[in-house]
Amino acid sequence: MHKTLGALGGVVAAGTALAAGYLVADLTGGPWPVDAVGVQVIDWSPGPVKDWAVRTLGTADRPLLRVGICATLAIVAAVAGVIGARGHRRTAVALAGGLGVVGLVFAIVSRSAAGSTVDRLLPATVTLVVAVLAMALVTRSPTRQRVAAEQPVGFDRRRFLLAVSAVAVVGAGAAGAARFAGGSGQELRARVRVPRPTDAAGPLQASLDVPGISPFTTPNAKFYRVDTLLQVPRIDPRDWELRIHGLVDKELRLSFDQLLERRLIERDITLTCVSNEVGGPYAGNARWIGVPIADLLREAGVREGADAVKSTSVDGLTIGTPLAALTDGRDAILALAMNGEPLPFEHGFPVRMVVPGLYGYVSATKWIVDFEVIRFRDFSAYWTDRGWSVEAPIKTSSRIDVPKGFATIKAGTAVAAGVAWAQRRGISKVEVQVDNGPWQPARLAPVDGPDTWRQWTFRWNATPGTHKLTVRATDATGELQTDRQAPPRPNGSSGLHNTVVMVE
Ligand SMILES: Nc1nc2c(c(=O)[nH]1)N[C@H]1C(S)=C(S)[C@@H](COP(=O)(O)O)O[C@H]1N2
Ligand SMILES: [Mo]
Repeated sequence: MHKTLGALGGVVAAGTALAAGYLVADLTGGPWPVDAVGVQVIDWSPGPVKDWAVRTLGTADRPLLRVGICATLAIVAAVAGVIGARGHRRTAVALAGGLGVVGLVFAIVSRSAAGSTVDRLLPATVTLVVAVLAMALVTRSPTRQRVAAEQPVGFDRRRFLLAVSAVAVVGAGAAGAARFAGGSGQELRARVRVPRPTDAAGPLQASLDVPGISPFTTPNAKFYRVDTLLQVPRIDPRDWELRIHGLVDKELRLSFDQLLERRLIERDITLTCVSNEVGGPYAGNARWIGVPIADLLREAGVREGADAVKSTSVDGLTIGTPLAALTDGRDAILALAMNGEPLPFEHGFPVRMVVPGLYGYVSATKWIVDFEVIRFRDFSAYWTDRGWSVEAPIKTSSRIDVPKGFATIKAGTAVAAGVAWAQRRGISKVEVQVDNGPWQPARLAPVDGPDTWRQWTFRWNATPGTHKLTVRATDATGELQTDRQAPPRPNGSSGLHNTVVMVE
């Protein structure tokens, strides 16, 4: 019984420490120790483990990582609590302190968007102090009694429960305060007025009206998210500055307001993640507003010999982009609006890069704060250090959105639909094959340019039984999508997407 209660005490003490740390993390923007450990785990994960996590867990790997770390902590804290309940209070407190120190060390070394050293260290420091105090409190009663009676009289249940309740109340208070105090930071976004673009996009095209098809424009809330942070940075645009430097004649420093005053273009551009499997969900299309990067490079004056840009996000993650992709006339931008709103925090607020035709990991730096003109041979970036290719143009891909795999549909005229993309080249044809029949052309939605995906629909006569639908696209240069299967690593998946349906 003491064991169970002791374990409970340990867990409550740890929970209270984490709640206090969470509150401080929320207030300062510094790393919650759990997230500091999590980000380091992400950085240390060997490529295949990370690929697997992105593939199978998608964005669910984030909460899962937190849960895993908290569960591990809970086990150690429970053991400490049991040790404490047996009268070894110092050991219990030392264990709690040890965990706290581990959190502090990770807060120091791991990538973080914290604005200052104090912000960076405060959450873990508070967690450490509260962990030690709380553990001392919940392991108090047995030791005291032993001293008084000069022999272990065992466990004073009443005192124990009192201490644990007190600690739990503090923890619940901190957790509750975190909900209100930190808030969502949405006022930072609400203050930004999305300017009218100098060069506006045409009217938004209507989506094909087929239930289940990806809409032409992906709503912000549904846009896929891939990054390596657990806490989303909440940068105040008033504090934001971008430094453009390196192999340039004149270094530029741009505030957010200065960016808003420049020539702004509005474009529909489809973003794609290199981790996307054939038929996978990691692609989305949005209407972006931003400053052409070529304008900035022209103003800064690129020096002879440069062939790359190394961009850095607020947490220190780096991305390498071919200079040519930023100067060859395509609509590469520093984006500040997405579908008519300031960028969502998850998608890079206040400013991110968007470059048509390149996978996100070599072009789409979110929360960007530094932009260095450089040579590829003089640096390596976060993902390329982890085995992904240095250069990564997007491969022609097509996807069947409906019917969903293994769906049951009615016999008769049926509709299949989906999207295809080949950013920079554009899609000129999509074909569908039923079982091993001939390739038949799908109907294509009109599109304005080569940088977005293109919706398609296909009507077919579904006869009872099991059927396989396969899709393939041809880009506007006339090149057929390859049927050669390749995994996402190292430079994007290839192969044809198919779907098996039951017809009755
Ligand atoms: N700062 C930062 N920017 C980043 C990443 C990241 O991990 N950190 N991931 C990149 C990858 S791999 C992709 S596919 C896109 C995804 O952008 P989204 O999350 O807005 O869809 O962002 C890119 N920009
Ligand atoms: Mo990606």
